Amino acid sequence: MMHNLDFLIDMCKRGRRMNLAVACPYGDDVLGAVCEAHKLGLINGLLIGNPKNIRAKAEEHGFDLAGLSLIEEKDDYSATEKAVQMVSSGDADLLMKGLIKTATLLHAVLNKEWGLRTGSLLSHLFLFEIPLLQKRVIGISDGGMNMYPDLNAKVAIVENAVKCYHKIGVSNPLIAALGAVEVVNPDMPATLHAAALTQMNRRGQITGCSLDGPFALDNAVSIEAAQIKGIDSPVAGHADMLLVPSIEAGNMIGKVLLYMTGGRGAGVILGAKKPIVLTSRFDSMETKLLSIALGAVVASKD
Ligand code: COD
Repeated sequence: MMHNLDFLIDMCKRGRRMNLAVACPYGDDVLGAVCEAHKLGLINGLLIGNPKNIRAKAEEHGFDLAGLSLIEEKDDYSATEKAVQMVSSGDADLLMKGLIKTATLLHAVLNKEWGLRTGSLLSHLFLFEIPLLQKRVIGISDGGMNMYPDLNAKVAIVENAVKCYHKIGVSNPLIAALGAVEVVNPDMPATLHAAALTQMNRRGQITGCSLDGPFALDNAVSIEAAQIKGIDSPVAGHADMLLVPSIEAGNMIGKVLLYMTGGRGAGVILGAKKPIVLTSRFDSMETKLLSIALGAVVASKD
């Protein structure tokens, strides 16, 4: 079991240094995290945008740009396009969002001519350290990209996550398909999806993990809650990943963990040609650094 997310930094240090293309790295925390990741030897940073802005931010915060490459583009759109194209062409190994809107970056990523589509669904996975649960790491998907996934999309979300878990050394992740209750209720579509996904896992249609559900959040992560409800499942109380029914559910659980429990996180978009580091503007520099490490580990094992 992973106790915290520092293993990502260690894993990353053991691999080849990945080339990270960052579109518009003008936010303090993004630039700080990229400089730190570069200093730690995790990545080579390719900073794409307005060099004057980048240098001014670095000077303001005392960040060292030595060894980082600055690539000039006239505006945010061309910087985003350039960053995506560098990843698409293989000049960079992974992409990171700087100070631009999430939708701007995702639209560029999904561009049919020069984007990072593979034919699979792209989905977001966020790993969190949970100090209150004996320092466990729990993943959530998808709280960042797919808004209201149908059953097919949920299968793809699970498949993306399973590949990622394998790459970070979890050979059989325990995945809890969440609803509001732990029984199938025909009026709650999330419970019907959870039951179908469970059966698909049992029949070998979804492999590489143990998936069960529906679970309510408490009996997915708390052994005591699972025992009180009498749920007999290897996933109950031990979930490595929570498959959430909507972007709101995933995003809110994630933000509670980060901002109300003092947890740290690492988030990345999977299923594209290369991983995409997508954190939110208010995430801490540490969460951004851990996200870079997660993306670099995934990229290095492609
Ligand atoms: N994977 C692969 N292809 C996709 C995906 C996906 N997840 N989503 C859309 N596409 C493809 C479609 O097949 C289509 O070809 C094209 O992209 C446009 O699809 P639309 O019209 O359904 O989608 P858009 O362009 O309106 O929006 C796609 C976004 C990913 C931008 C949208 O789903 C979105 O805004 N998601 C939420 C992102 C967000 O705000 N996150 C906040 C937390 S950080």
